[in-house]
Amino acid sequence: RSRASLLWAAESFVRQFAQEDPGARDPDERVREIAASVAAFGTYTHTSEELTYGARIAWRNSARCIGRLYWQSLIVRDLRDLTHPDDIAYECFEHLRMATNGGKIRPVISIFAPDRPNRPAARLLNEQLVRYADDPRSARHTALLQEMGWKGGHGRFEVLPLMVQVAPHRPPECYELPEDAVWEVPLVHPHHPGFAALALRWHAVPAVSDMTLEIGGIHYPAAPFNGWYMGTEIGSRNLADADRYDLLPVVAQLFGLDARDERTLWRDRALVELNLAVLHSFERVGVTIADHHTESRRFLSHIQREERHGRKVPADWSWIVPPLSSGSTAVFHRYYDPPDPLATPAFRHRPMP
Ligand code: HEM
Ligand code: NRG
Repeated sequence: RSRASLLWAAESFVRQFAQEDPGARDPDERVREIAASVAAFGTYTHTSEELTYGARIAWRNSARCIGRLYWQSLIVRDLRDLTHPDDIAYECFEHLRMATNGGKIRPVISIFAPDRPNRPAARLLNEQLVRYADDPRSARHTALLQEMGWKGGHGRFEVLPLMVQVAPHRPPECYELPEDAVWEVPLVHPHHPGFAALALRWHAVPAVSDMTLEIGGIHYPAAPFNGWYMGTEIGSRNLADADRYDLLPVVAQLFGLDARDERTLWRDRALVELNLAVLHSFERVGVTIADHHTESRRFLSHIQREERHGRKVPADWSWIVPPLSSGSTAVFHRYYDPPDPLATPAFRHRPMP
C-alpha cells in the first residue's frame, strides 16, 4: 500500500473525526503531523481518542449488524503495546470477563498492535473467542488444532483453544480458555421438562475475532469485539441449520411433531420451541440476550436517530432481517441504503491462512 494512499485515508479519517466531534484536535495540524510521520516511518499512530472514535464508527458502518443503536457505548480497550502471544491471549480472556460482566453483557473491543510496513501484526485465527470444536462450522479449525497435537475435540460443545498467529507462515501459539472466562448457558424449555435432557448449551458472549479493523488506512488484524446475542442467531441458525447442529429433527421428535409431512409445519414449530428455549434459558440465568422483535425495533430507532444527525444507515437487508418470523418483525417491510464497500472505518473479512 503506497504512502500516498495511506495519507489520503488518514486525512479523510481525521477530517471526518473533526467534523463529527467538536472536541477533536485541529485537523489541519493533525494532518501535517501524520504526513511527517508517514514520510519518516511509512506509518502513523492513532491517538487514543482517534482509536476509540474509529472503532465506534467501524461498528456504525457495519451494514450487516442489526445491533447498531448502541454504537456510542462501545468500550474500547487500547492494547496496542501488546505483541507477545501470551499477553494477547491473556487479554482476550480478560476481554471475555469484562464483556460478560456477571451476565449484564457489555459491548467491548480489544485492539492489539496494528500492521506496520513490512511487519504484519499478530492475528487470531479463531472465528470467535469462544467456538465449539464439534460445530461443523469449526471443522477446519478443529482439524488444524488436532494436527498440531491438541488432544481435545471429541466431546460435545468443547471450547476450541485460542490460536494466536504471531507472523505469517508461522504455526499459531495455542491457549486453552480458562473456565472462568467462558460463561455457558444450559438450554432448558419453559414448558417441556424433557428438553434439558438434550444437554444443549451455548456460550453467553459472541466475540468475533477474525475480522480486521481498518481506521484511517491503519489495519488492526487483532481486534476482537462483542455485543450480546440476538436469540435467533443461536436458535434459528447455530443449532438449527442443516450444516450446523441440525437439531430440528431432534426437537420435532421431542415435541411429538410429524416430521414426515412438511405441511404439519414441524420445522417451523421446532424452530419456535428452540428459540423459546434459548431466550428463556439466557433470561433464567441472567445473561443479556435480545429477541428479534425488540432488536428490530431498536434498529429502526437507530435509523431515525442517525437520520436526525444527517447520516445514512447503509444496511444489508438479507443480514438484517431475522431468520424467524421475518415478516412479523419491524425491519422486513422496507429497503435500506445500500452498503458502501469503501466506507471506513470498517470491519473487514480476511481469508483464513
Ligand atoms: C453482525 C447483532 C454488537 C459488529 C451482526 C448480526 C447480528 C448482530 C444478529 C448478524 C450475524 C449473523 O447473521 O451471523 C448484534 C447485537 C449486538 C451487536 C444484538 C449487541 C450490542 C456488535 C458490536 C460490533 C458489531 C459491538 C462491533 C463493534 C458486527 C459486524 C457484523 C455484525 C461487523 C457482521 C459480521 C460478519 O460479516 O460476519 N450483529 N451486534 N456488532 N455485527 Fe453486530
Ligand atoms: N452469528 C454469530 C455471531 C455474529 C455476530 N453477532 C453478534 N455480534 N451478536 C453467532 O455466533 O451466532 N456481536 O458483536 O454482538
